Amino acid sequence: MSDQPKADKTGLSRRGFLGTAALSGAAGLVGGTHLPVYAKDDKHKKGQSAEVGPGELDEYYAFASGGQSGEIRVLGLPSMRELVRIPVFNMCSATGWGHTNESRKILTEGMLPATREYLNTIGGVYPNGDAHHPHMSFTDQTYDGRYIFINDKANNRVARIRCDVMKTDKITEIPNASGIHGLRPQRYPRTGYVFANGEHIVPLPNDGTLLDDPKKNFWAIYTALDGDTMKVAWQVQVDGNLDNNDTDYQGKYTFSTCYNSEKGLTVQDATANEQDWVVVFNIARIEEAVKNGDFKEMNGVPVIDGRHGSKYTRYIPIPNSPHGCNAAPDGIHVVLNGKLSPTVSVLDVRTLDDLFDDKIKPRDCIVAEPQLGLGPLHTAFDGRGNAYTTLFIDSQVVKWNIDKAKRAYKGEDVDPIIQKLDVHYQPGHNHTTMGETKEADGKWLVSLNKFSKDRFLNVGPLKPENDQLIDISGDEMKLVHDGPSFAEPHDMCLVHASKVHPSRVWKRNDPMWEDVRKMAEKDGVTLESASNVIREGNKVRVYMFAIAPVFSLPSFEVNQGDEVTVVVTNVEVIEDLTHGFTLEGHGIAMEIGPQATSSVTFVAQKPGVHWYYCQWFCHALHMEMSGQMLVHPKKST
Ligand code: CUK
Ligand code: CUA
Repeated sequence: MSDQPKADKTGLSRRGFLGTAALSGAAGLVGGTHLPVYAKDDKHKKGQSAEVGPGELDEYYAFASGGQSGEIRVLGLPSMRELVRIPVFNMCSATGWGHTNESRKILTEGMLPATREYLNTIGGVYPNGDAHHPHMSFTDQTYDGRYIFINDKANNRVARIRCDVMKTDKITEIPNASGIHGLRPQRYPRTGYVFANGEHIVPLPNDGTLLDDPKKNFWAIYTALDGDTMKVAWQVQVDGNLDNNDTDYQGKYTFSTCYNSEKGLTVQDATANEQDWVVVFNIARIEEAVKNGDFKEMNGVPVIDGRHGSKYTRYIPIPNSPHGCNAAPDGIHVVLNGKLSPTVSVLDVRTLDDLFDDKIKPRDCIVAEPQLGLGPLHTAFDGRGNAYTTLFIDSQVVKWNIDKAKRAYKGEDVDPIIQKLDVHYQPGHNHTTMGETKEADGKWLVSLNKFSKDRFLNVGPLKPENDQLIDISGDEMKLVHDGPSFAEPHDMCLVHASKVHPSRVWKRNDPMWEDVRKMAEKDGVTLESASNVIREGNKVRVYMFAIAPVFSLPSFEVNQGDEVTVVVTNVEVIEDLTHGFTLEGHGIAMEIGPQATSSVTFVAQKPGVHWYYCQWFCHALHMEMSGQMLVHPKKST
C-alpha cells in the first residue's frame, strides 16, 4: 500500500517520533532530524495521469479555503498548481483588498452597527478572518458557476465571491450567532439559501444581560441567508452547539451536527455524553413560521424556536461528538462522521417526512453505522456508491461501500470496508471531483492533511499542511501527489472547468466601482480619459487613467492635511495587462485590472515629494510607470 511510515494512535508518526528520538540519542543531536524519502519508482504512473504539461490546462478548478489566512486559493487539479488567491476576509498587500474604497465598502457594508463602531477603533475593517468552508452555488443539484460562498469563523461572517471576476462582492455579518462555522448552499431548486451555523453558544441576545449559567442562557443559532441578496432570511435557535452542516438534494431539509449537546464550557464537559446529535431542519415548516409570525425578532431578523419539542426541528442521536456532515450524490444518504466514535452514521433522507410526522423514532432514520477506524471527520463520494472517510487519528482515508454498510447494519455478514490508504498526516476534510453534486465523477480525491511533519524540506517549527492528491478512478486508491499548503486550507470544492466561465477583462459598467463612477459624474469627469484634480475645501479628488507605461497624471499637488482620493482607471483592453498604484510611504497599493477602476482615500499628512508607481509588471518601461505627489506644508499661523 505505502512505503511511508505509519501513524500510531497518539497521532504521532511512528517514524517521525521514534526516528527523532533514536537519532538524537545515537548522534547526540539536539532536535533530531529525519531521513529523506526519495521517489524511487514509477508505480504512481499507473492509472490516470496527474501530469499537466507546460501550456496544458487542468480539468478542474479547486477552490480551497485559506483557513486563518482568511482568503480563497484557486488551484488547478490534478496539477495542484496554485493559480490565484482571492482575498476575502484578509487584507492583501498585492491587490489592496482592505485598503481600496471598493473593498472597504464590501468589508463594512454588511456589518452590524455595534461592529462598525468597534471597527472604527481599529482602522475600519477587520484585518483577519478564519475561512473554512468554500462551496459553489447550485442550480438543480449541481454547480452553476455563479458564486463561491465561504464562512468566517473568527468574525461571524459569510462572504460571496463572484466567479465571473473571481472577486468577493458581498460580506454579511451574521447577528445573534457566534463562531460561524458550517456553511452549505441549497442544492435544489437552486441557491437560494446559504445555510451557516454558529458553533459557539452565546446568550440570546448577546448584549451583556445574561453572562452566566450557560446551560440555561447560552444558545446556538442556525442561519439561512438569501444567496441573492446576502441578507439573513431566518434563524433557528437550537439546543446544544453546532458544528458542520449540509443540505439535501430535494430542498426540503438541512442538517447540522452537534458535538456539544452538553453545553459544556470545558473539554471534559463537552465530551461527557456518549452520544450527541444531528439536528434536522424542516425548511417548509420554518418558512411557514416566518410567514405566520411564529418567531421573535432579534437584531432585525426572525429567530424561530427550534429547541427540543419544536415542530421545526428533530434531533437524531449520533455517537459521539460528530463532526462532518456530508450528503451523498445519490440524493438519499447523509453521512455523519463520529469523530470520537470509530463509526459514521448514515441517515436516509426518505425517512424524514415520517420523522417530522412523529410516525417513527429519530434513530429509525439511521440505516447504517459502519465502524471505520479512529477519528472519522469528513466523508466524500465517488458517485459509484462508495464513500471515502478521513480518519484523523489513524492518519488514513478509508474507502467503503454505502450499500454494503446498510446490509451489514441489517445483520448480513458483509464487510463494507474496501481499502484503507495511509495519508500524511492526520486528515481533516477530503473532497472528490464534483463529489457534492449529482454529477460526482469519481476521478480524484484530495485529502487535506493537518500535519506534514517530515514530508517536505524543513522550514522551521511552523510547517505547511499537506494536501494529497489521490487517484480514485480505479478499484484502488492511489496516492499521486503531495501538495504543501500554508495556514490552513480546511476544505475545498472541486469543480469541473466546464462549469466556470470567468471574464478575461472587466466590463466597464461593473457594479464594483458604481460609487466612484457616480462621484466622477458629479465632478464632471470621464473616468476613461481623466487627468483631473478636483478640490472641494480640503477634500481633493485625483482622477487619472493608466495605459502602459504611463499614468495620465505624471504628478499632482495637494496641501498637508488634505483628504485625498485617488481614482485610477486601467484603459487597457487586452487580457492580463494589470496595472497598479502604489504610493510610497503611505501604506497604499491597489491592483487595477484591465478595464477596471480602483480608488483609495487617505490623508496627505507628510509634506514633501512622494512617488507613486505601478507595482504590477506591465511593460518594458514598467519601472518608468510612475509619478509624484507633491505635498505643500501647512502654512504656520
Ligand atoms: S472543520 Cu476543519 S477539519 Cu472547520 Cu470543516 Cu473539519
Ligand atoms: Cu503598469 Cu506596471
